[in-house]
Amino acid sequence: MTGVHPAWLPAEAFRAVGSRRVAVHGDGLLVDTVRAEVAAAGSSSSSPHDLVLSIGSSGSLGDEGFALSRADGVTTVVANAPAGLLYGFFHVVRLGEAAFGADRPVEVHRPALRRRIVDHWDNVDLHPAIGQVERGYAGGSLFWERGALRVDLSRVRDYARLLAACGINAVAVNNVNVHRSEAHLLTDRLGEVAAIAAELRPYGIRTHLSVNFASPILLGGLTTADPLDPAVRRWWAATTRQVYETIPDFGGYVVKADSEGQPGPFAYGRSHADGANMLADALAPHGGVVHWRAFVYNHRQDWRDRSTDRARAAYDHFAPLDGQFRDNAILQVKHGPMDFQTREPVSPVIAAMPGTRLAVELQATQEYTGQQRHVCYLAPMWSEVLRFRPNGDGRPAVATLAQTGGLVAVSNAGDDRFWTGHPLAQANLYAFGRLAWAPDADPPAILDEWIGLTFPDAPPQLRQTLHAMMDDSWRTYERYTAPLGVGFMVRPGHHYGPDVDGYEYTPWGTYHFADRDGVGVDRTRATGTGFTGQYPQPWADVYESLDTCPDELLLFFHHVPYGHVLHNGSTVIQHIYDTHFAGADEAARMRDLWSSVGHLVGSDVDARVRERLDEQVRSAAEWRDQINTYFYRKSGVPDVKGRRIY
Ligand code: GCV
Repeated sequence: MTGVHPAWLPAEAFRAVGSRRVAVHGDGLLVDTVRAEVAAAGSSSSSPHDLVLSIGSSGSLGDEGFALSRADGVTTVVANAPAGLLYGFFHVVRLGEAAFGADRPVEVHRPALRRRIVDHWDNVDLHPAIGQVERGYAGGSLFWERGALRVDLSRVRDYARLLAACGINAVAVNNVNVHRSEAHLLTDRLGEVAAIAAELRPYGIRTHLSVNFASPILLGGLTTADPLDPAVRRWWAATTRQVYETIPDFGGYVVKADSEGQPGPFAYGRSHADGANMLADALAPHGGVVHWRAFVYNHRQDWRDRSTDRARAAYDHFAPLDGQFRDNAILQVKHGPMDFQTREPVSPVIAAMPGTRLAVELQATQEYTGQQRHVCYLAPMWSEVLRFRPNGDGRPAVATLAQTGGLVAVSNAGDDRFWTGHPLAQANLYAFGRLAWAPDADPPAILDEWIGLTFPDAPPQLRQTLHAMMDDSWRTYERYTAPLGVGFMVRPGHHYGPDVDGYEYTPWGTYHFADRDGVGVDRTRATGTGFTGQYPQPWADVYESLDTCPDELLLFFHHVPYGHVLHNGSTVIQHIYDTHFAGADEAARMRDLWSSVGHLVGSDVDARVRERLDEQVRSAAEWRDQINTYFYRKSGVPDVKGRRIY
């Protein structure tokens, strides 16, 4: 087989629906999509019907909810609006034969979060250092090729279908680092965005665009981009009006400002609320929103300056602005205070802005988690984040706080024939959509759904083996790369593979401060950067104290001697050795497990997974040896088990 892999929508996944008599009632583009799906599945429309999907006014299902029931041999899906019918249809597909078995009382399904977005970091052009898709590990862009919009966009339609089937309803099409050619997507290249939107629309996906804050200068011939300048405001208002004339259901803008070299309001002495509100005002008449990113920090730091702490930056910049943002301005916050590391605490910004709409940003593309060469199922990490209660027990979880703005994932998909490079990385995109719909869903259960849809004929052995490989794979990856909350021990630039001091003395603010006596960043209020003070109670005290700080975050919050004893009874240095040996062994075990089931998934998937597992095993051993050797040489403390350390 050589075509594009169908991911979680192979024809076999529609067998149960396809063998039934189905009626679809209602009008609208998305209802037509459901009709087309039903027809493509091979269903008959003759009566009596086994499945009836209809738009009805009863109940309060909202735009996207649906009610499912089964009685008297008929399965019924009712929605109040077309999008709900589409999600209901895909739910029936997910259930398969189970949708047509015993009677079911009415179940109501509604998404917990209204905005469920993937952000692409796609560029129109190839960039020498980063390729076409920034931090992309799945080939080129699905939208652009060789500097131009793809001539054939049918794969974008297939992508929209995959996204809708896991509940995603918006896509930001281009990189938040908006370079020169990409800036033009807002004006003279807007037709390209409209063409992409036309492919996404039938599956209920709204299109958003990343824009350059300096667009009035870059595109409008103005001499300033000052957000309070009347000419600048007029330019944005007029430009945005044109966007909506071309794409009436356009979702809005995404902005990375004053971050890693991108322009922003600081150049004019204005605040980020001034910047975001200017765009919000331009979008408001059309019902659009601006997603304004909180990823703002000083990337020209001196490692000797212990008073500057990158983890503090987003809170320091944004918490004082709480309450100043417009209703249609959404502050988009990375889930952790640093930058998508394998292990971070939840960002304190999420608790600090009750008067601001917040979206939480996750990273499906595996920049720091194995770059889609390593198996790393991220749903357990995301689930921990979403369930975390920043203000303590009995107070709202992150998922609830994010209801005002939504959940966003940086996409891991590209023009690779398996969509995500590593075929098993598809599960991360699927899981993101499902968690955005139901944040309390169980990660292994979501994985089980993905397995069932992707490999509909999977015998129990395949299902069990995929769980054995993937359920705990994030923690396995953590074991061999990121002990006790240390991050960034990666090779600079591309961020793949180990380099313990690769970022240690650079200006990026990414330090572990290992010396001969100890390791970790002192972020306490008592003796460190004071970052723990950005958390409300109980976390401010939990993280401050060595007695209560969770082991897995110890070195994120504290600098301790190598002999410090963890809650699990091990010393820090012995824990580093033990986890790195164990993690590399687990990677090798994953490969062994796969070798007994690979033949069950088709030779092309098998070949790709094998190739990736070989690399994972090699890389995990390299991580083990580099990290263990580094810390052995720094500390001089031998491994109590006498294993080989160089
Ligand atoms: C799009 C990290 C990544 C950058 C990315 C940035 C961001 O720093 O390495 O590639 O830029 O995050 O989220 O803006």
